[in-house]
Order: sequence, then C-alpha cells, then structure tokens
Amino acid sequence: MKPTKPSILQLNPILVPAINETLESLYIMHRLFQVDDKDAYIREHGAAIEGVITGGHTGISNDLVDKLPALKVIAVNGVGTDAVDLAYARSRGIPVTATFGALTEDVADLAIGLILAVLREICPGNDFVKTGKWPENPSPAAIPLSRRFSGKRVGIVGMGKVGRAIAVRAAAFGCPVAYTDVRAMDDIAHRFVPDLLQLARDSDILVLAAAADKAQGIVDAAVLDALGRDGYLINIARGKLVVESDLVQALQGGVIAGAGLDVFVDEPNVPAELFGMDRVVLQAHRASATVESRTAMGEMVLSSIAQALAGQRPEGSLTT
Ligand code: 8YV
Repeated sequence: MKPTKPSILQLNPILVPAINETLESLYIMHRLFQVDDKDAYIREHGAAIEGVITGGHTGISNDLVDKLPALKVIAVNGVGTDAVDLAYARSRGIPVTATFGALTEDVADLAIGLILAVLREICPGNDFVKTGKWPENPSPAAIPLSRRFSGKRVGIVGMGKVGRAIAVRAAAFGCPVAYTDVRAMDDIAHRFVPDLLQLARDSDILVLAAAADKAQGIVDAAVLDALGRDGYLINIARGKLVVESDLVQALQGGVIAGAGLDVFVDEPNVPAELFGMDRVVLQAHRASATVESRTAMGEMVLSSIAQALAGQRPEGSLTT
C-alpha cells in the first residue's frame, strides 16, 4: 500500500524543534545522518524518496541522486550550492533551492566578530582572566598590545548578499572598503579591484565571502604574501577557497599577522598547527548557527518542499 505521506530524505540535522515538528507532521522523515548502514538504507527506501534536505557544506552526490528515482526537489538548508552538481540536477529536471537572504546578517555579524576577536586578541585575553593568570601577572605588560579594527582597509572577496552586509558593517567602523568579484557592480559605491592579488596588497583585512562553486584555492601563498605581515585573513565562506597548507605556513612564518576561520577544507578536521596560535580564532562552521537564521532557513526549506511536491516550481529554484 502507498504510504499516506510523502517520504523525505534528510542528510543533516536541523536544530530548530518547530521545523522538525512540522517536517514530522507532513512527511515520513528518513534521517540518513542517524543511520549506520547508509547504503542498505537507501536500497530499502530510495525508491520512495520525493525530496532531499541537505546542508550547504554536505550537498548531495550524483550517485545518491541516481538512487532516488522519484526525487522532485533538493532543498539546500544553506546558501552554498558548491556541493551539489547543479548542471546534473538541471539535466535531470530536479529543482535545487537554497536559503538566500535568510542567513545574511548573521554570517556578516560573525565575520565582524572574528575580525574583532583576532585583532583585539579577545580569546587569549579571555583565557588570561578565566584561568586565573591575571592576579599572578597583574602588570599590564603581561599582555601584549593588540591591533585596532576601526579604520583598517577591508578587502571583500565576493560581493553577494553576505559580502555586501559585511561592507555595510565595516564602513560603520570607518573602514575603507574595496572588493573583488567576477565583475564590478553598478550599485556598489566601494572600489572594485579586479585582481585578487592587488586587493590583498591593498587590504589590511581580507574577508572571504565568495561562492566556492568555481573558485577553489584562490587564496594561495602568493595572495597571503601580498596581504603581508600586518594583514589578516577572515573566512566565513568555504574552506576550499584557501590552500590551507599555504595558510598554515603563512601563519607559522609570520607572512600574515593572523586569521579568523569559520570554515575548513575537510570539516570537521582542522589543521592542528592552528590550535596553538594566539592570533588565530577558529569556529566550527557556525556563521549561520543562530535561532533566527536557522528558523528562517528551515521555513524556506519547508516551502521549497511543499511547492515541489504540489507540482509547482519552487520559488528561487536554481535549476528549473
Ligand atoms: C550552514 C552553509 O552551516 O549556507 C551555507 O552554505 O554552509 C551554512 O550556512 C549549513 O548549510 C547548515 O546546514
């Protein structure tokens, strides 16, 4: 007998209870991330799956898409679509949706948070107080001076929604902002620098906010060298935009001054060399991890699935 509710395959957890409750009430949920033998599970349930929910970083392989013959939509619970083969989905007529606009403010906020944490050395300062070192070392000389953020030259790589929101915030700190992207944007007053090397040379802080679909490894030893010994790298986009081994070497060798990183090449594995560095602040891919963003993202995922299963083209589909 055909089940009364459509089947949805979920590849990543959703952390908002209300979204999970709605999913549960409307669909038969197949939470693959909770399953040990994933291949066997897909062999058993794959034929019934009508929708997939995945994370931006997780995406979906073409191989898995091929095992879901009834698939009507891939809803990415995030804005990065670099882990989904959009051309393949297009060729199969499968809509792929993302949550554009839902997380912009929070990702931009974390970029600024990382800048302030790195330049003002907030994490080592926090450790100094919390581990009881202050009374043992009461002299102000016990902690070296940090660096000012206000007024620093900020270079933004990728002037999409998030890049623009970072620009607004940096400008409020009195920072001259410049940017690079595939083209100059008429509606942006900030200086466009076509060449990433030049932007790095012209920046005190280089912030990565670009999509990683076609831009892997763009920040390499040469770009870090151009950013220079007083320069900082901030990445809230994708780890693979950076040649991570070059970044580790640049930090070890004082080629750049510091880094704030939310994303890595092989999450959750982070190069251990970064752990002991005071001028490096690390996060576990958390830029959109607020109740506000994740609720708005979850609601967009729910709409995409409902529209596709009702036979409509999901709003904002990237492939149909
Ligand atoms: C999320 C992301 O962590 O938007 C993206 O592309 O990588 C992040 O916002 C992820 O998609 C959550 O599922």
